Amino acid sequence: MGVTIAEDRVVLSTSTSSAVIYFTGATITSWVKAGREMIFLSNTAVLDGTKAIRGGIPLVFPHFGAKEGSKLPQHGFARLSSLKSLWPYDFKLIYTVTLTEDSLKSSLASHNTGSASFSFTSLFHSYFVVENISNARVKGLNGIKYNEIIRNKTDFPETSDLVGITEELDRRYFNVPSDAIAIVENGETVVSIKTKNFADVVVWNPWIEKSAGMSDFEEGGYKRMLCVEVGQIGTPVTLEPGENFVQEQILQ
Ligand code: TA6
Repeated sequence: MGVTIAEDRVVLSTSTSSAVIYFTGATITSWVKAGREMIFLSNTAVLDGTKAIRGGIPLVFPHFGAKEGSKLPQHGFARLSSLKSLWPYDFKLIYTVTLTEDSLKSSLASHNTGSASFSFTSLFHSYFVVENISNARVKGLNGIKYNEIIRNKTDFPETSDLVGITEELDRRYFNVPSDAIAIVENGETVVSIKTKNFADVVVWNPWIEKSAGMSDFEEGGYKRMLCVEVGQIGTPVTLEPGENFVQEQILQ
């Protein structure tokens, strides 16, 4: 196992795998397993710390999405900074990345170090590489209820065990089993995702128009990426003073 620390990132390596974690938001930007890059990073992503990184595994904390009536930015601040002014609580986040020859584990420990309780939602906003989005499927969601943000569908039961993407898709699945999810392409498992204390899964592909509207999303990038994001977004976590909570994803 090797660890190399550069000015803006840490590089982990084993005999058959490697991972890169940028200090900006502790964002994993690469995971190479058996010579294959598993993580999508837009080739127009901003990596200088002035903007959340487009791609990789951005950390979403303390709020997934846009929080009405709050100064919090979309998806919170953890993926870009630690601006406590935006969120008046005393807390500590310990993020641990563990690389083995065939897996990558991310563990987020949230601690309430203050005297007031607080609630949060959190999510690993994972962008995965697919060879061709037309051949990619998300396996393991059959029967799970979801909200489809684009089409304003709520509480809709998934009826397919292999969810395909043929247009912009932005779905939030709630109460997903912890060892059920995988990305499959041409019948082969690309990556399996196991979780701890993340009950929900977001599946997102911006497709043509939405991705063209993002300056840091490479042209045509939607064809080679798929976001499958494990999170706790339906029911927020509440931490009393002194409490902590550990959430994990294991990618294989
Ligand atoms: O996780 C899906 C989503 O919430 C989409 O609605 C889209 O907004 C995406 O996140 C990217 O958000 P960002 O703030 O990174 O541009």
